[in-house]
Amino acid sequence: MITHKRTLLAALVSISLFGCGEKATQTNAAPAPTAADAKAFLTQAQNDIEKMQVPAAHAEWSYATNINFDTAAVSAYFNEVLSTKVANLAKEAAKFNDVDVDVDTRRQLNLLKNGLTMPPPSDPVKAERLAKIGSDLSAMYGAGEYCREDGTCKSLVEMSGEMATVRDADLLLEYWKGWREVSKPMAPLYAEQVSLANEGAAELGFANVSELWRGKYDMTAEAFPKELDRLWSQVEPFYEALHCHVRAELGEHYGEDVVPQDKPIPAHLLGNMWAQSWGNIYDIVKPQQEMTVPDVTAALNAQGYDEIAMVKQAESFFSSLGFEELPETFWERSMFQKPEGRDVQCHASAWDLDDKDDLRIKMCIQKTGEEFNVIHHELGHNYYQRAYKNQPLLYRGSANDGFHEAIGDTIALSITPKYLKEIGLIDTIPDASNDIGMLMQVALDKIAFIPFGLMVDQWRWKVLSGEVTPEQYNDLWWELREKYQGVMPPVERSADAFDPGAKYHVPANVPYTRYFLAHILQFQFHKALCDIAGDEGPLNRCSIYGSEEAGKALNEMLEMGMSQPWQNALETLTGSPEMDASTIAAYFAPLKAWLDEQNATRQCGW
Ligand code: X8Z
Ligand code: ZN
Repeated sequence: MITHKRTLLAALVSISLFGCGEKATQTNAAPAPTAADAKAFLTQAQNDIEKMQVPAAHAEWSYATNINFDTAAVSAYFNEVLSTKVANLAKEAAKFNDVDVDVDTRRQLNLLKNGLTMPPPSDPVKAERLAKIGSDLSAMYGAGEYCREDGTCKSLVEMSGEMATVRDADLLLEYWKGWREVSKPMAPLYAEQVSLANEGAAELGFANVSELWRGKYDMTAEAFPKELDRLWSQVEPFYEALHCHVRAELGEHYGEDVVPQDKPIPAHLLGNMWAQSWGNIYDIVKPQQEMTVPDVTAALNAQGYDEIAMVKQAESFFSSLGFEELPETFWERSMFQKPEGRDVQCHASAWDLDDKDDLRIKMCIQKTGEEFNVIHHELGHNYYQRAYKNQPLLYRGSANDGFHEAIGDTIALSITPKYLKEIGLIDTIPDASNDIGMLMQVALDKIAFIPFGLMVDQWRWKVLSGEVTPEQYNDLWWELREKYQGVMPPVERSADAFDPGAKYHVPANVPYTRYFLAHILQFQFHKALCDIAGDEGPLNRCSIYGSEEAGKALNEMLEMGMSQPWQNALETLTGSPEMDASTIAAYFAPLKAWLDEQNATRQCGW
């Protein structure tokens, strides 16, 4: 995730000024709290938290980069202690509900109240259990592997690498099913965790964890899902056109018995373990007319890039915008490759251990164009973290969580042919006759992702609100996969399957709507920065590489952290306070026209 520390930070906190009591027994004689008391409370709380979160972050890093019995115990302990303290502080903050305080004080009190992701109940036995489940689920995912009948075992990284290029439907199905064995035993733990965290949420005054998660967006928890529906309706027609074309081409490739043309697409054929982004099957769905699209994987390999060189290249993009170089300790302490002989959490993340300059990434980098993008994504987190480090602790975060996820992706949208030529990865810039191919490549990654980015939390919100029972978890998952993405399980799922658990963010409890938002926001950011950089060409050919003006404008937004509602941050950069997918439509307009032509005689939909 990212901002791994955000989760902890959420957990920050401390002994309070006023003693950690819930339901404070305020006697009639006690003076009513004042605005000054509220400020003092926040100062004290943030100081205490600041001190405590550093060792907690080190414990978490140790666990994620070396999963074993001892690191698990220490990280679970810190999680429990910190989240319990935050929960206590959040309860205490309620004392100031009716006090007339200034805007910043109110915002910080609210951030404290909404900060936790999985709030612990006040019963210490239950709090300990919640932390233990979190740690166990994380280990099950991180150490998970699939062992074939011949006794050889495959990690998720290995299977993902193969699924990107393998076109043998049987092998794809084997890996798809194999990885979903890992999540089956998570099911009872997950259900138990939901009810524990809901107890914690109720103590904080929320109906349930779903309401807590939906309430972090500077609007009501009821209004937020409507905002998402609005954005999705802007993208949906384009997604359906892409889906229609991809299903038809997959049908040609694998046969219509494997890919029926009136049903959702079987989820194992899209070049990705979760069918969440489809860029790896470009070769199957590309336009018939010969088109040159830069092959970044091939170029990186031809030029002998290793993992570090890939990260250095990404860093140099940020440097070209005027951002300070990463510190020496970044290179010493980051994990760039999977170490031999121990389990690690390979899922990419970016860390700020001390809010000073101990920035790191943790990845098991593969030498592909896809991973080159992920590196930019992670560095985007690090530069954001660095930009807001001087804000008060409670403001050290992104405007909303979608902003954190969008920054590195925004930069990666500038990895255009023009840029690739400039850094010597390709020799010639393909002319405009190749645009449909290049737009297709980007759409397979970005547009295909959007409904997935939306459905994960549509599932979780229902699960976390208790609207569905554990027996219904898996069926609901596939209902939503079908509804939003138009994909289906390639084989019937057994009653003990828990397929959501096969996606990192579910066992790790990382909210997922952030990625949906990021996929909308990054196009808005890209357009605004291209305008500032004075690039007048089409958006898909714009690269802001080397534009210090663009870097400055970006940094102004990043520095704000969470000090203001996200609408203000958005307006600072783009001139508008609204999230809006019309930039996506503009970016891909030629591809949409092309898809509509291709689909003219096809029966679309599922
Ligand atoms: O989890 C991530 C990042 C870390 S925050 C690598 N992403 C989502 C995913 O992999 O599912 C980036 C895009 C979506
Ligand atoms: Zn991220």
